[in-house]
Amino acid sequence: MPLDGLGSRPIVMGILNVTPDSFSDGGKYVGVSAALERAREMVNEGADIIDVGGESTRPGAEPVPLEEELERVIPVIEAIKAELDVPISVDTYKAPVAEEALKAGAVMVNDVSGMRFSPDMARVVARYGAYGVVMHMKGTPRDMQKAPFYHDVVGEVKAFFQERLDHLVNQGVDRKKVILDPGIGFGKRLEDNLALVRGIPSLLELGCPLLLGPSRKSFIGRVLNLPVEERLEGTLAVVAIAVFLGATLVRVHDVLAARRAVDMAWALRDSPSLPSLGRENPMDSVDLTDRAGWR
Ligand code: HH2
Repeated sequence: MPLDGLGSRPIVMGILNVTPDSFSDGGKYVGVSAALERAREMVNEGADIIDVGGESTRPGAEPVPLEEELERVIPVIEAIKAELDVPISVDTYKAPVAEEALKAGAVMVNDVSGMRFSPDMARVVARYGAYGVVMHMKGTPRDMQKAPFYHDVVGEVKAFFQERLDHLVNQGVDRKKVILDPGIGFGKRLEDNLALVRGIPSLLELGCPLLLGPSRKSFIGRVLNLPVEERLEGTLAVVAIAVFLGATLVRVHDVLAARRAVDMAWALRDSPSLPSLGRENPMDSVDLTDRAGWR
């Protein structure tokens, strides 16, 4: 059963960007002690897993050299692992970074390229028995927002997931450890992002847990006409609806507020006194309580 005493409640993934240039928190948590302090804070606020990232993938971002990304993320993962009893995810599309992070104690690889950019990524995830997040992105961070277009965004993302699942299983990845993410803001127009949130029940038909990362993103800014530092309420609305529609994980900057929104949305979805919403919940395959397995 995921999560002691709380049934299979959804998972809040706290974002820890150890980058100088991330779109909403760049430069705030650079250096091991600032990053560790932020990780402690997020755990106290209710994060179930910490996602450590060393390269911004905001639109137009330039790739970070391998050595630099390793220097940014590995000491932070080691420090979190040494002090905190929390599972760690690494946000990278580079197989060597994923491998070093798994060696240092991470248990999940969050790859915004859907394990396309590094040919070795699926094999690394398979070898370590790690969880793998397969995110959909159109193009690369450098060009993804240059006139993205879809005829049927939910159908196209779903077809991408199916192709990736086939590839991953072929490379030895355990299908039960694959988490799918439609990639909010990654080569998507406003209407595509909205359609993907509404399309969660359709994406769940693939039988994998779903992760959503709407936190502070520009589609919220577009709807509400608000700058990045004023997108909390919009983020919480999306997070709550995503969980109500069946998302298993949400990736957020504002952990305390998201924890509350997620738990409330989950009560509405999962109350035993209410008729079932009639959708299978693949959450049971993500077991964060088995700390022996994680550590
Ligand atoms: N979004 C960002 C980064 N990683 N991973 C997943 N699985 N899903 C997402 O939606 C996602 C992600 C971008 O957000 P952030 O980390 O805040 O910014 P930056 O890329 O500028 O560091």
